[in-house]
Amino acid sequence: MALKIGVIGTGMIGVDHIRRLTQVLSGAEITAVTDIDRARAEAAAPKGAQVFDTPKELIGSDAVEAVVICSWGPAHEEQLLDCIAAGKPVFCEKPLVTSEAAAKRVIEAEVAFGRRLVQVGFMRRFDADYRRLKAVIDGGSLGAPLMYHSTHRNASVPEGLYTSDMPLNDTLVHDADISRWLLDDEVAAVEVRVPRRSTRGGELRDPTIVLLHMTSGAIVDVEISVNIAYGYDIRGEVSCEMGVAALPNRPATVISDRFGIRQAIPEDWRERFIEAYDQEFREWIVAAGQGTATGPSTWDGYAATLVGDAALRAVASGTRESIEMIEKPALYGPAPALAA
Ligand code: NAD
Ligand code: ISE
Repeated sequence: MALKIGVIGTGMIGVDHIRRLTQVLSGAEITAVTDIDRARAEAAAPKGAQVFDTPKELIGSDAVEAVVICSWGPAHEEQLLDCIAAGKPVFCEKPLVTSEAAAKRVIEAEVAFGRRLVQVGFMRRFDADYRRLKAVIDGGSLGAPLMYHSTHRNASVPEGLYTSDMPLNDTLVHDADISRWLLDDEVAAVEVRVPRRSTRGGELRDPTIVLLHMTSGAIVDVEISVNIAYGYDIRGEVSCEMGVAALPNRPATVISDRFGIRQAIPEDWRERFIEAYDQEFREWIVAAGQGTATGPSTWDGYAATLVGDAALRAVASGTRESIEMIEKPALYGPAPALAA
């Protein structure tokens, strides 16, 4: 039986996830959609799917067994809490929420429910290149990881909608999460440096350099450039005691023409992480079908939110800002065992 899914938010990524859930993956069907822009929801609704006026009605509907949240970050908290109250598994696009207090409320609700229901959309953890990189670090042959260099470049961001805080509280969450996961570590403190501003973004604070001081003493440097014109370029290199391990350049057709010999660069995240998004949903469908969630958790969303908050404090103060985490609830220990 296919898992009946309701999608909240049918913008760029909502439409892309509907495409993969209906045209690429098996085991799922979209039975409901909603968006504050009803016309957009109607345009995105696959044949037979109901269009609801509000997320609450969609979450409460018997036609929906599991929910995919692709609305804007500030709307996520209420939608997550409603899913948890209804006991329905939910995939929530990053960021989990947009404040520490909101993240704690979602943790409290899920812990009180007593079973994991939430998976956060940190798709890099499902990317084959990142998984191979982690396997090398975990294998131990290079010794302990000491530094991680993370490069996060976007060709452009929506003018007016993407603000100067967003490199730090929206884009950085991916680098924060992948650093914690790759290094099996937590972020203890954050510093931000602002170099010469790119003229391409007007008043936008871009680029930024972020330093994540990990609990082990390892340091992560993150370059965030969100208007770099040439493409979506994601890089990562871990320097260890006895060697270095890096993400490979992605294979692409080699074009020879009057400009020289070159390979295309992905335009945006949809192209670069297409297989990773497919894989995160393959794994989500299996867990949601069994009434639970595996993969990046509410705890991971909380940890990334703290990094974003600390980065905003750091850019204002110009100094190193510490992070204090609450005690990790047992619910966020090893993932639940799933039936075969
Ligand atoms: P978007 O603006 O294209 O789409 C968001 C949609 O949500 C819009 O149609 C909007 O009308 C709707 N919406 C907003 N608030 C709502 C509410 N309260 N109820 C119902 N509908 C609501 O944005 P997007 O690029 O699709 O991003 C959506 C989310 O996905 C964001 O949280 C973003 O950070 C995340 N995202 C993740 C990735 C990734 O790589 N994992 C990539 C892009 C976006
Ligand atoms: C976007 O929301 C994403 O999540 C992309 O993966 C990221 O690269 C981009 O900077 C964000 O705006």
